[in-house]
Amino acid sequence: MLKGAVVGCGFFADNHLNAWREVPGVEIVALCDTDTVRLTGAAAKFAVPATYRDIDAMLADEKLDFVDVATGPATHRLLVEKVAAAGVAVICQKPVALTLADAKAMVAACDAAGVTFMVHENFRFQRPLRAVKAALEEGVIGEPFFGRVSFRSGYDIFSGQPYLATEERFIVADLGIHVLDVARFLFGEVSRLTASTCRVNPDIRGEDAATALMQHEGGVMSVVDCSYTSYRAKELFPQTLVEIDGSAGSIVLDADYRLTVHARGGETVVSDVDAPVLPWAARPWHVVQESVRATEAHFAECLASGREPATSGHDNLKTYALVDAVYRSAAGPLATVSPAV
Ligand code: NAD
Ligand code: 89V
Repeated sequence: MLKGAVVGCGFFADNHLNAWREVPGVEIVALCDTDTVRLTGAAAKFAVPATYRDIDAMLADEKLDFVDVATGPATHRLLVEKVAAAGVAVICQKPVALTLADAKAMVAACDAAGVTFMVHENFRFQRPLRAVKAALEEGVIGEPFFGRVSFRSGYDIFSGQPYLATEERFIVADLGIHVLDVARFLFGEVSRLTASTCRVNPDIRGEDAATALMQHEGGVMSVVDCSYTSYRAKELFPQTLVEIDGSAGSIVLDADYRLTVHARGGETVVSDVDAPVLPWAARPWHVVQESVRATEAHFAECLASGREPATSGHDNLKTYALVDAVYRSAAGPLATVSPAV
């Protein structure tokens, strides 16, 4: 049995704790939060025996196989480095850090300590997006040459996560990081990109819409776009839509998780690739919630087998480099930049 602890018992940690209960071979034995009310509330709800307000005390007292860091990004580097120094494996929520330099330092610290480091980048673990990947790998559409990964919503994200309204870097760092990772997952590494961002909502500090045009090393050109300020007749939060054109057909992941795979001159297969609503989950978050369980299960399986996680710290640096490149491109005159790690 892997013994784990969760640090940060805020808004999203509820999903982590619900999901950990469903991951075979894992037991959450301790919680840590600087906020006593959140800490005791989560411990009572999930029957976790040990609680700490300080990670140092927890690492000194508990014998842990892993720590799950679910605090906000400003604290990730310090917490991950402490866990690594204690010789314990770590999974950390996205965005892994506030800067690429911090993210690199965290990866280096985990390497030096010889501990497994995974980033909780859950979008590529979403069932609909895995169905797109599987369809792509089947090869029915031939060689892909165009892709679009799109997340556009008017959902009030600030109601659950009010701190997002005051972030200097908002949508690309918080949400764009997911869609950029999905583009890497589907189309491979990016050799260059150009991007624009804008702020539409006057009540927030950062940008709330972004569009990037990317060239992937394997030949696909993609458009990645995200917005938290798009008011459609049908609100699709938190759906990521995908379009892929290939030399012999197309794949479209449409509204309400409808996947259409069309082979040129041949058949069209339409399927429902929605995720199940887990007993503790609720629409419209259910696909995200199910992906949290899949992400955690992957981490546990990697710890048990010694395999490198798909979204290891090293892998996630490449996604973080895209975030960085989007901001760099958007800050200057329309420019092509290289997402160098
Ligand atoms: P939150 O502010 O609601 O919760 C963070 C918690 O961490 C708070 O309870 C706070 O008291 C605690 N905390 C802060 N510093 C601490 C420290 N040093 N030691 C112990 N506890 C500390 O934030 P949230 O909305 O739950 O977001 C947490 C993370 O999850 C963020 O990185 C966010 O981007 C990410 N997130 C991911 C998804 C996803 O789909 N992957 C969705 C939502 C949020
Ligand atoms: O906060 C996030 O990571 C967002 C969402 C709320 C959609 O999960 O991606």
